[in-house]
Amino acid sequence: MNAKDRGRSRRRFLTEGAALAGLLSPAAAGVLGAMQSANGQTATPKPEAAAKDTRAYGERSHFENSVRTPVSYGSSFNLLPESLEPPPDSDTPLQDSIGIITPSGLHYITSRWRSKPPDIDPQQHRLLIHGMVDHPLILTMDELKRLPSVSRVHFIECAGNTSPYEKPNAETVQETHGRTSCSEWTGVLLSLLLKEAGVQKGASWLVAESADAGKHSVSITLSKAMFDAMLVYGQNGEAVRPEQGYPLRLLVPGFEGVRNVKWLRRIKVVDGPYLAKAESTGYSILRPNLDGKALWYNFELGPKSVITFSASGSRKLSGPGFYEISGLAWSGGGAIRRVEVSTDGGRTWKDAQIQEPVHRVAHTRFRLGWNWDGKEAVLQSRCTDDQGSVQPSLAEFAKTWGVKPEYFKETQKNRQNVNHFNAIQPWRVASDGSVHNAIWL
Ligand SMILES: Nc1nc2c(c(=O)[nH]1)N[C@H]1C(S)=C(S)[C@@H](COP(=O)(O)O)O[C@H]1N2
Ligand SMILES: [Mo]
Repeated sequence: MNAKDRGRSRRRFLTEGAALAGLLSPAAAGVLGAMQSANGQTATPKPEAAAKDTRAYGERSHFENSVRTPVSYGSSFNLLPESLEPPPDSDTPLQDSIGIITPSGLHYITSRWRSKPPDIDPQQHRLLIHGMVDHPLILTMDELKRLPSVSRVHFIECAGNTSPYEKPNAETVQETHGRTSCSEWTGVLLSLLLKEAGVQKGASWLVAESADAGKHSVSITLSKAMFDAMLVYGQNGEAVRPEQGYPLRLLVPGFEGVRNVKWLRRIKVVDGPYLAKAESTGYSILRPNLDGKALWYNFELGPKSVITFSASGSRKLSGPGFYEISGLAWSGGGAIRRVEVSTDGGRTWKDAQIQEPVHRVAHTRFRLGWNWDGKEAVLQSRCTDDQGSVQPSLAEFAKTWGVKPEYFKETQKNRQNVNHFNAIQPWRVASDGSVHNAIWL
């Protein structure tokens, strides 16, 4: 865009945005101090009786018992002292998933700082947008909800999901792939507020910060913020769950999970990345092919898929005959265009049927009918996104890292960080119908 166009689009925004004028109160000096007290931890008491009435707010059938399971990592991840009883992270039971939406109560939980969800009263919560902007803004939740909103289906995935390093003995799809979930998110496009605040020349990044005790902070590029980042207050038709960031979270579609700041309270527009605590401890990747140097700010998650049903390590096949192989595919780079399934250890592949509509940067359901002859079989899936990126085999993934495939098995023992691992996941079906993780086969 040349300067003239920029001027024109800024003017157009101002006219379109005229309705917003007066709604957004300009930030005063000393704003941060005010916010800290405004984000106090006292919440309005809930009407207990109504909350316990299962007809007022329903429950699933008592025959259904699919739950999140706690994850335990190595000690390096326990950033809070044991005495504070840091809550464990929890994985989504993908083996039981139906369709593409993760029930809110089963959305995986990762708390980088092992802090409990803060109990934030939405009436007291404020969002501050400041830094290299012409008009700093402070918004209440009510003000945010008056602005033009969007609802979009997107997955979130932890950068460490499927990493052989964190889950040495993973047997089920919940253990191997359970740190991704997909919801319909509702909120305001961040670009709307950044345009309203008036981003200054020279600004190129922003730092987002949370209101919880961990003060989770991350840097993201301004171009991504302007493209599709959202300030989210809705999840699957209701308010975002406390574990997912109530009352407000940042959603950065397709970027590694850690960028999606929960309990968001501050966005500062700046001219470079900040090397914040979270991003300098664990999100750079040491790569042998980079001469011992680390890869920094590796934002976008690659294409990944996994069979979730009938052959996912969580289920024993009850005998030869027909099964529908079903699974999920997703990519941080865009929409899923193709999923292939192999039932013979990768010798031949068939195109799976893809569930419509396909949303960009969202879990996408695939299905393929299969007749099991009762003999040992190896099942796996491979996806391709609309950018043409294809999910790699373990050997191909290793090649791009400049290592032998065994390197990743070794990382289990050495407890070495392997983020953004997206190799094809094979499952071995034994002749007794039991299913096993066959990634190292
Ligand atoms: N405030 C805050 N935001 C956070 C974190 C955190 O610890 N604190 N964890 C991050 C990480 S590592 C991930 S993978 C995602 C997980 O989002 P979820 O718990 O809603 O699944 O949130 C990110 N946002
Ligand atoms: Mo994460």
